[in-house]
Amino acid sequence: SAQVIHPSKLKSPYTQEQVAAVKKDVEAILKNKDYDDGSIGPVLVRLAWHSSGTYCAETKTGGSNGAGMRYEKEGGDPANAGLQHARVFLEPIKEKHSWITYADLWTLAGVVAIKAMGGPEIEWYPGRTDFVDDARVPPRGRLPDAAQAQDHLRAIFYRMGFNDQEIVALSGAHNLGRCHADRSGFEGPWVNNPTRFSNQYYKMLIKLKWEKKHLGREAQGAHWQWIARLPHMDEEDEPLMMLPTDMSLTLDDKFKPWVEKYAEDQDLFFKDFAAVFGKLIELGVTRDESGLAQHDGKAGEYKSA
Ligand code: ZEM
Repeated sequence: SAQVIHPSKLKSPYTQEQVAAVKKDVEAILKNKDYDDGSIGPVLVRLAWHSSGTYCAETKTGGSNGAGMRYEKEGGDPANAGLQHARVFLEPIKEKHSWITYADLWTLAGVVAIKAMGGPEIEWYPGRTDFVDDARVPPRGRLPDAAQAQDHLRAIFYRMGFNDQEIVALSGAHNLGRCHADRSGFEGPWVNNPTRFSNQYYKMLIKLKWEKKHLGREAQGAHWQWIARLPHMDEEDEPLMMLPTDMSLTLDDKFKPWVEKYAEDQDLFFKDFAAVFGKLIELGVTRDESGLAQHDGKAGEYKSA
């Protein structure tokens, strides 16, 4: 495949001051006492992930370039339910800084949110365009189905080009935010401080005694989930939750050692998460010498600097 230059060495379509101004404006809207647990950060992270996670390495389709979620074909995928909130929150920033593309804004907002919630610094490079090539819009069904198990996770994430360790590291994003009955059919947060990035998710997976709770939302694919309470929680308190896919990480000989490592070593988790999230938001973003991403999927893939 063609020799492709690492994006850090390419011309940026924006100045450093422009990028800094957008980052500052994203930071300023994160805290929101009327929304969920007081932050829009988690749903911004999910927006960055879902815009990238449609990538297929074999056909070089999908990924964040093009911001296809603006249109019904991708935005209306039931897997993307609820992400319109994230996009609406970012709209005033797009209006103020109209030079930034949606595709760049959505991925940058996720990176800013992770850092602001106490997570690691993640490398982000500009150059995504908002050009949507109809022939390359990914079909629905490319994002993971939470009701399934480890074989499904492997099928979905291997398609993007990730390995077992990277699957477990990426799953640590479930330290953030919650499930909403009206979006996915599942409900509740994974940890008791869901707006603070940490390795709690892995600790909870290993340490708590999880029980199956029947949900009965078959139409949404949400038959049941796992629930557990911390020792200080009352019966009336909202329990913590795990999706069937989350729990499958502890039921697999290759995944489980990584769950244990990340539960014990937050620094290792932060380092690995930063690398893998950086890789996620670059999927399918292949720039030419102008620094702008191509949309024909024909460019090679850059190797890490
Ligand atoms: Zn999630 N995720 N995810 N995820 N996710 C939800 C919420 C969030 C899966 C999944 O089905 C769900 C990754 C991987 C996987 C976030 C980030 C990342 C929800 C709840 C579901 C059902 C949606 C709702 O009801 O609002 C599955 C099966 C995954 C396979 C491993 C990866 C990778 C992520 C980023 C790196 C985040 C931040 C949320 C919380 C969103 C919010 O609104 O609070």
